[in-house]
Amino acid sequence: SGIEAAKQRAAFKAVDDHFHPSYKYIGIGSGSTVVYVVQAIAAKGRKITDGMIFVPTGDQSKQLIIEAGLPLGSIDALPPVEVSQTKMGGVAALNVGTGLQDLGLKGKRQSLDVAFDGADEIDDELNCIKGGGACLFQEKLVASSAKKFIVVADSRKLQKRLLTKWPTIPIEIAPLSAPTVKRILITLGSSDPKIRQGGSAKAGPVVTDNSMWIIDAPFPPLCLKSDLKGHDNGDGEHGTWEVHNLGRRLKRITGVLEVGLFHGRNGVQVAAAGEEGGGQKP
Ligand code: DER
Repeated sequence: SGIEAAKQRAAFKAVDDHFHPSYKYIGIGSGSTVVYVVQAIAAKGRKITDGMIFVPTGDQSKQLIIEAGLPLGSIDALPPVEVSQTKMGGVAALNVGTGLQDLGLKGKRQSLDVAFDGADEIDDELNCIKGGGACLFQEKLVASSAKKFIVVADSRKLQKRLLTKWPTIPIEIAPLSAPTVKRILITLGSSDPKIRQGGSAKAGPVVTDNSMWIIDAPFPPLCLKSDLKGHDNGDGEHGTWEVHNLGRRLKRITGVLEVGLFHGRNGVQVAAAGEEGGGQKP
């Protein structure tokens, strides 16, 4: 189909532009688009890939790596990141919850040379909604450990602001906390947060690769940083719905493991392709 062809074009372009034979550690995301990324990398041949380690972001990603004959690694088996002086002068603890620039960490301190992944929606500032495949925790763990994080998407995913087409923010939670988290999400303005059900695949809630649940929380379309020019930057009308502010508030709810909002500032680049051909956002 046109969409599959677009996903494949975006993936091959992303690998051409952002995969280098000198790389050692490569993160592989989850979903259907990243399948084409693995195809493009495997096509480089064993001479190049046999010396590399491919780090998965969940069981589907792990299967993808194994079936492509690529050497499988694991995020908890990577060399330790040098903990370095940051521009804040302090020694930064590696925080997987926020963008690397938030901590002043330099990309070169990260374990992975590059990580490739898909996304459910991408806004004009390269923030992403992720978690449609319920793999967002390990995806963010890998993404925030990579020098470069490349999101591969067809043009359906590109919207001016998040929550334009994709209706909810996926949030990974401890099952016990579900009622509490739901109540707080409603207080924060989510109209109807729901625990994601397995449907015909599984009676009851979807259980993630981390034995957690997913709550899909609808919110109004989120604001861009550029929307805040001249407006409040705190918790006022606009500030509340700014991607970073809302992300931080959601992350602080007790019981939340991770939130499906990824920040463009930690090196997200998009190799997005419409029907006609690959485009690339800076
Ligand atoms: O769960 C995720 O964030 C995945 O990357 C996923 O939603 C993207 O899926 P797709 O490539 O099948 O659209």
